[in-house]
Amino acid sequence: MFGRGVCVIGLGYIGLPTSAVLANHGIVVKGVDINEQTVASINAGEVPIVEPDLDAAVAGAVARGTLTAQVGVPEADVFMVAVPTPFRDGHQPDLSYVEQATRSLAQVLRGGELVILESTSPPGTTEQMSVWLAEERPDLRFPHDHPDDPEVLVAHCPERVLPGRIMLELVTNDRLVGGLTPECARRAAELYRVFCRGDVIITDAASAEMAKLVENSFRDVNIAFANELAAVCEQLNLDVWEVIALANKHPRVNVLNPGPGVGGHCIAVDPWFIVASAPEHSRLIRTAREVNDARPAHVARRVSYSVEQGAVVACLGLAFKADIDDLRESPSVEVVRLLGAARPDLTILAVEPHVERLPEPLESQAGVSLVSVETALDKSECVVLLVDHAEFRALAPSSLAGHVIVDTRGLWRQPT
Ligand code: SAJ
Repeated sequence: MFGRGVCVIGLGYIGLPTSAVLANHGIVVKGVDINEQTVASINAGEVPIVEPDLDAAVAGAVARGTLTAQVGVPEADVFMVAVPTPFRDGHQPDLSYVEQATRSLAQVLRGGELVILESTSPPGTTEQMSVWLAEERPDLRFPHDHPDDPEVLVAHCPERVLPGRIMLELVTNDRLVGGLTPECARRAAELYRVFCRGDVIITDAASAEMAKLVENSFRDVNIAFANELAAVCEQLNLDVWEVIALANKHPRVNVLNPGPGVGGHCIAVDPWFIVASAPEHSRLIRTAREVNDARPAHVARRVSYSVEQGAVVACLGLAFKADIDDLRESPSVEVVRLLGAARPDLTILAVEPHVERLPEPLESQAGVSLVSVETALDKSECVVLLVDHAEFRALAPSSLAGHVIVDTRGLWRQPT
């Protein structure tokens, strides 16, 4: 069935792990990326990103000869598109990477192939892919306008894995497979059943697109609720974690954790795709985004009020969440940036055990440096906990004594 192999376009946080898992199940995987360095390191059996167990999986697949990488799109039986879908100004979805990947794979189609969109996308994108394919290849029949006898099948299977647990969740999570026709979904499901031990659930493409957006929006709205409670409790001089722990004793209540904001490329982005699709009906989703986006400024203001002129402030954690090295769209980086900009009199000692240098917005910022946790605690008057990394969880209470503490994650509070 996959004699010409599976071509995975986009070898990032989703495409590369998926390629490695498929290749380790004996499928010939031809990975494609526009970045020549990424291609070179994968062909050398190395991994350009940090994700537990990914390095061994890639090295094994490359050594076995089932995984190769290249810049141009080769012929294959299946094409999986796993490229970024960010938003542009005004929070409108930017589908240019999907379009570019689609138009390039169209060139090598012969008929009989299956094209799968994995990137999280606004409802209608899979159908749009089929239209782009048809524009490039008027000689072939595609499912959007030939639903009864398409020569190329098109489906959507949104990725749902959690960074930090990708290799595990790729295999164990349930998968949604939405086809432009039932046959498109059925064929795509066959591929996922090769490696997926969870249920493979068949639906239509637009429902699969929307379900993925709903998952991340559900999370965003619930985190916004927790963040709003944090601000309310701060004003009322209450401990928000105590209040949430008490409320969560109710059998049907499960409030999430407040924090310095929502980061990463998923939860902070995907709700905007729903807002863009139906702006007049998505007020709650939009407001949640605004609440979460306002958190870093709120935390920076709170720290600023808590410290004297010329103080030394330790900021613990820059990653977008615990125990990963990913600083993309990190609210913690934003807190440090805003604090440094508002208070040039402060010395800010940033600690991030998972990176060796400051990310760009902070590297060029006067008064901010990257130091070890020991140095930061030793030299500072105020400690701001931004990420609940294991290293910070393990700190002895005595090392924090005498500091003003702003704990945005409730990590060091004493349980009652
Ligand atoms: N966060 C809080 N409070 C919480 C939970 C999270 O402030 O109670 C913050 C985190 O610190 C982080 C952000 O939210 O900054 C997002 O972290 P996360 O661990 O909740 O999620 P992601 O972005 O790493 O991965 C999400 C997952 N989606 C869901 O759990 C519904 C994952 O399954 C998706 O595959 C991924 O988005 C994606 O690629 O879309």
